[in-house]
Amino acid sequence: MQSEIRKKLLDAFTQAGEQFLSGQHLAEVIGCSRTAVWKHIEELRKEGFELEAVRKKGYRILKTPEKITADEIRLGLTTQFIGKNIHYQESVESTQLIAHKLTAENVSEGTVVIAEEQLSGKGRLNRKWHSPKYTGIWMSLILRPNIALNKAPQLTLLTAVAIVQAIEEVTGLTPVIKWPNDILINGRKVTGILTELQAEADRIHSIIVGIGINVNQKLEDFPVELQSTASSLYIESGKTISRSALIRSIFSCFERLYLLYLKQGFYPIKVLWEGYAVSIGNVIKARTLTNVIEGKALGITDEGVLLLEDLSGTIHHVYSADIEI
Ligand code: BT5
Repeated sequence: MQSEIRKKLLDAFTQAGEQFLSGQHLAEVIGCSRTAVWKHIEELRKEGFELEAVRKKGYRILKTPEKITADEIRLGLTTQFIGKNIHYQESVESTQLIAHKLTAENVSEGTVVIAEEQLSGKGRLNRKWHSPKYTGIWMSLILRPNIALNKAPQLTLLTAVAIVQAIEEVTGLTPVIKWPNDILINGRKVTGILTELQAEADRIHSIIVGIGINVNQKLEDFPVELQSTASSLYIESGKTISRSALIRSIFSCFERLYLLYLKQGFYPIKVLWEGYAVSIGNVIKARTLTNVIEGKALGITDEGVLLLEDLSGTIHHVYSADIEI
C-alpha cells in the first residue's frame, strides 16, 4: 500500500476512535473506489491490525499490531553489551546492509539493527528472505571476536543454540537445528541465520549475524511457495508471542554462550549444539556449490564442519551446503 494512502486511512481511524467508518466515507477520504478500500483494509489485516467489519456500519480498528520499540526491549534487559545499542527502523532493504555500514563507523560490539519489515531480506547465496511487517524478528548483530577467519562459522552454530534456548524459554516449544543455519519445528523452518564477515587477510574485522524468525505469521501470510516448508511460532504454539520478550531472551542466551565461547572455545557450544541437532546419525543429502554428497552425518568437528560418511566409507568435510534430511 502506498504510504500516503496508509497514512490517510490510519489518520481517519485514529480520529474516529471507536466509531465505525463507512466504506463510502473511507473511499472519499483516500480518493479511491470502495473495492480499493476493501483491498487496503485487507492489507492492514495482514500487517496485524485487527479490524471489525459490520454491514451497513463500516469498519473500525479493534487492535493495532504490536510494534517493537527499542525502549520496550531495553526494559528488563540484563545483558552487559548485547543489545545495549539498538538501531531500530520501521522499514529497511535489509538489516545486514545497515549493520555493514554501522560497522564501518566503529559502533560498539553487541550493537543490533532491528527492523519491522525488510523489502529485500537476504538469505544465503543471495536468496530471498520473506520479512513481512510487524510479524517477525528481523535483526543483525555486530560482533568483533578475536578469532581466526576459519572459525567464523562457529558463530552461526552458537547463534542457533541461543535462539533454540530462547524459543524454548519464551514459548515452551522444542525446536531443532538443521546444520548449519536452520531452526525447525515439526520439520518446518521458523528461523534462518546468515553470518557475514568483514575481514582483511587472516584477521576478522567484524562478524554480522543476521537472524530472521517467523513469530506471529499465520499460514496465509507466507507466499504460497513457502507454505509447505515454513512455519511460525504462532502457528506451532497457537499463541501470539511477544517479539520484544523473545528478542530480550535471545540477547541473554546469546551473551551467556558468547562469553563462554570466548573463554573456553567452541567445545562447550559444540556439546550443546549436538543436543539440539536433528541431522546427526541420519542419512542426508548435502548440496554444496559444486556437488551433491549423500551419506551418514557423523557429527561436527571442533571447528563446526559437518562430517559425512558416504556409502564407500569415505568421510567428507562439508563446510557449507544445503541439507536434505
Ligand atoms: C537463511 O538463508 O535461512 C538466512 C536468513 C537470514 C534472514 C535474516 S533477517 C535479518 C537479516 N537481514 C537479512 O537481510 N537477512 C538476515 P537460506 O538458508 O539461504 O534460506 C533461504 C531460503 O529459505 C529461501 O530460498 C526460501 O526457500 C526460504 N525462506 C525465505 N523466507 C523464509 C521465511 N520467512 N521463513 C522460512 N523460510 C523462508
